[in-house]
Amino acid sequence: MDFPKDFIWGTATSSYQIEGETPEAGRGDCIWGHFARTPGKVVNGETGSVACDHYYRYKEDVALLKSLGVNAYRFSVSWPRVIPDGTGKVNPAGLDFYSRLVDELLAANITPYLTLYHWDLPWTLQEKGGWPSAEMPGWFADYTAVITNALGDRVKHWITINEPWCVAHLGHLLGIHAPGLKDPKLAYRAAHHTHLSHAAAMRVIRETVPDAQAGITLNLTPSYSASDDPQDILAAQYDDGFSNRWFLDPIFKGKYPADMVELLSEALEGIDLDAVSAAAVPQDFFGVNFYTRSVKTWNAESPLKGESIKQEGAPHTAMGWEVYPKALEELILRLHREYVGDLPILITENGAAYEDPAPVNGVIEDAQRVEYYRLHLEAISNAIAQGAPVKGYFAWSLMDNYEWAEGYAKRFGIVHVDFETQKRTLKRSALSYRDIVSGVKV
Ligand code: IFM
Repeated sequence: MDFPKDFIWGTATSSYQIEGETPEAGRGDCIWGHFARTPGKVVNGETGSVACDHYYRYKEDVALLKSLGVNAYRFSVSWPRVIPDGTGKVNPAGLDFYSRLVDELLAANITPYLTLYHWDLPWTLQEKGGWPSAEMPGWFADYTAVITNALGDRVKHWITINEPWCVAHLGHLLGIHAPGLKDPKLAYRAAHHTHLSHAAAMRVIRETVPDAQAGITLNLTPSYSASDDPQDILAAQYDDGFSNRWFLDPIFKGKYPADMVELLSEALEGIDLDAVSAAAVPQDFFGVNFYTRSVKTWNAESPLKGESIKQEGAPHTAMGWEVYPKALEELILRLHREYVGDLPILITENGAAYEDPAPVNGVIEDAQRVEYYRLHLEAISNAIAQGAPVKGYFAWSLMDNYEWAEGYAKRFGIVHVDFETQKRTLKRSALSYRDIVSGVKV
């Protein structure tokens, strides 16, 4: 594996997954709190009420980052912590928390990468319509201005929205994430407003932090056809349209993919599709979250969805996701060719959940996760060798945390968290990542 000397090495987390809800610190409720408290929505009814208690332990966590030798840290701001009702009055304690976190990171020589939205929408805004509401871009722009004005003197790397596909589709179509709706029309309106909100936030960032580097993060899941049968190839094409192109095309080409527009005509009724041209604003980098691929075969009853074919015999993570690093290499090369050109790509998330063994001599030997990282970093290194502009990598995640509808059982951390005591323990993957970051050949 070969990485440039100035490569960005980081880890990533998000606010609701690690901070704790801390209403005592003035934070407002969010859609995830609401969703998680609704019986039957999250495994074991678990919520992010305490999570990793990071709001109170951030200094310890920054010290952990420092011990890993990373030069960057990607975190998100909780909108309801800063503006409890989504619009209007600011909670000074909320802003102060992020200001202290940023100062702590800078003092440790770690560059903050700040994500403005990683799924914890203020509950008050959900009551006013949430992402399907046409007011979202305006609300998001105002929120962005509060954050950029407070932190833009020290934070120079900004990500507008994390994984709009999940916001729109997991939250509004499949109903397995907050706000738990299952309505195609709402889902495509939500997606549309993530595009427009990204553009609105980029405008604010440009105005308030002229020397900022900014972009969006998409989760991309390459689709492969199960066979050479033209119907299977079409199934993979549609899946790619649903999972990837619906988000890539607006951001880079300013339009929705024509084949999907035709297929989705009913769900798209009432959306001004041409307005999405506003989303194709210049970015300074493009964030990619990668975990797995999908393999599709044709399903006549559901041409749009097709049918996923599990790759029996292939390795899978505890999430049931196939480990297929070649897809990451191919994805990066495709992005370079078809979308980003020479725009820097940052892998803003990549990692795996496994059932970790108990510690031996104080270390958790998570050999499968070590291997997952090795294989995916090798894939990135291969893509770089072929000319792809990958400039950085963020391991998901710094520590075990609240894995949304899966609660606390699915552990993605390179650092283990005991959720009873909040004790952090390094896993072997953290030590191996530290070696990679410091240039040790693995
Ligand atoms: O934990 C999530 C994260 O919040 C967004 N990307 C995928 C991760 C693993 O599911």
